[in-house]
Amino acid sequence: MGSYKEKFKEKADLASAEIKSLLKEHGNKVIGEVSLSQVYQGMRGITGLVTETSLLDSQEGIRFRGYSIPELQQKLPKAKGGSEPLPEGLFYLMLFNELPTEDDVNEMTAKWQRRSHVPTHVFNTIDALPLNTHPMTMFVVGIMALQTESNFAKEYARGMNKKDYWEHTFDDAMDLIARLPRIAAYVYRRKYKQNEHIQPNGLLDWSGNFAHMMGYKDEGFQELMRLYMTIHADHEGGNVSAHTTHLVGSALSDPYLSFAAGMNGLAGPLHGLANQEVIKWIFEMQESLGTDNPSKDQIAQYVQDTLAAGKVVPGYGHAVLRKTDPRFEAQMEFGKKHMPDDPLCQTVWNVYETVPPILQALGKVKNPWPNVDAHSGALLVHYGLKEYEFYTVMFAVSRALGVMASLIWDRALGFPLERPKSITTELVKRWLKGEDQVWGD
Ligand code: NMX
Ligand code: MLT
Repeated sequence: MGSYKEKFKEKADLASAEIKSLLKEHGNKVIGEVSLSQVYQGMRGITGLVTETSLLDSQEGIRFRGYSIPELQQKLPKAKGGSEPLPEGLFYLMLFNELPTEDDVNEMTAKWQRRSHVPTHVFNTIDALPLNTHPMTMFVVGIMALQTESNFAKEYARGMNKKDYWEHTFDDAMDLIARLPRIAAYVYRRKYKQNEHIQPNGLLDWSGNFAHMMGYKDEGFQELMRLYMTIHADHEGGNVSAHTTHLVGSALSDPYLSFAAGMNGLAGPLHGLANQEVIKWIFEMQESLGTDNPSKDQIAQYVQDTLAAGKVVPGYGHAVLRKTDPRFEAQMEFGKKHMPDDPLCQTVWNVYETVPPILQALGKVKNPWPNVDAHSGALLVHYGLKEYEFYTVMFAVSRALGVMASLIWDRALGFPLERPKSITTELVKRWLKGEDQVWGD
């Protein structure tokens, strides 16, 4: 067993024993009540999952194993000459619940480089799709083709013992993360760069190599990638992509199948696709107003028109957050440092000043503030990445870090099949008349 696995197993055994004794003593404690509205309205506010890698506070935003984004920017190792954290370090932190040293991060980079080979049939499968296929579809199809490589699936077919599930999940998760930048970059170059591909550079870190394979050499873009891959990695367990990965994984579907399922959720416009929707919305606004530099009054009118057309303002609102997303703030800070005069970033900042009071005035929007997706596209466009349909693929590569670390923990802690109780409105009516019950046994 490699030293990573030994280290993980030691931590997982301790955590498992702790949870066992915690449940033995407190397992019957009631942690909340559920109203009928919550059941009908997307289970908002119901605590029903354990995800160890990160925790979201409605006011403060995300903390990864207890660390906020500014703390991660300070404490995680950086690339030589860079100032943004290396996402390898964040994965290490989420997996081992321990801040990595520079050597730990270099070791993670080296392990991922060694595991990064993508078999030819994956590229052939992507090539079978028509060029007008959305990049997220190409990406997920690529992951599904890569499922042939699953250790977990092979060992399960051979009759694996339950106590070994975590180990093969670990191997699949490491392989998958190592291979995703290559698949994503392949999709990008195939769709947008005349199918001219760039070979990986084994001397670069995981995000730096991703930027390189996409064809972006600018050191500023590589720094942006490190920040982007760090801040999009995890957002506790209830969001659609993390929850779906966990749910599908709970059926013992292997990490490839589970991740692909989660990414189909990320591809929805209310979730990860919102980053493309934001830039599309801004480009359409610029076109309809005939200016690259709309005034705040013009933006306000365009927001009102968007709402009047029965559409959401993309990049604004959140199911849990009730303040400006710290991931938006981290990107705004990056923009103010590296491209303070960029007209698109300035528009994003003007939108930030304009939208919240308008959404607040509607009286129904619980969070009028921007989320992570309101800013990301403008930074990418600055470096020339204007193909906004690709943005969610980048989000997906990053999200793998959190959901795969969590899936390893799910298997190590022996979490069971997820299967909540559902009800019908007929049953609700009988329950309201006192004729039946709505809770499971
Ligand atoms: N623009 C217009 N209306 C909104 C917005 C918005 N940005 N956000 C919420 N609302 C509406 C929402 O559609 C609902 O209307 P109705 O009752 O007519 O159905 C009402 O306000 C109450 O919704 P909330 O309880 O505030 O929000 P909910 O928790 O249901 O949904 C989002 C959260 C994120 C789905 C929602 O805010 C939204 O659609 N935002 C725009 C899309 C977006 O940016 N998604 C990205 C989220 C982050 N991510 O990366 O996943
Ligand atoms: C995320 O990063 O997953 C989004 O902000 C959505 C969420 O947390 O529900």
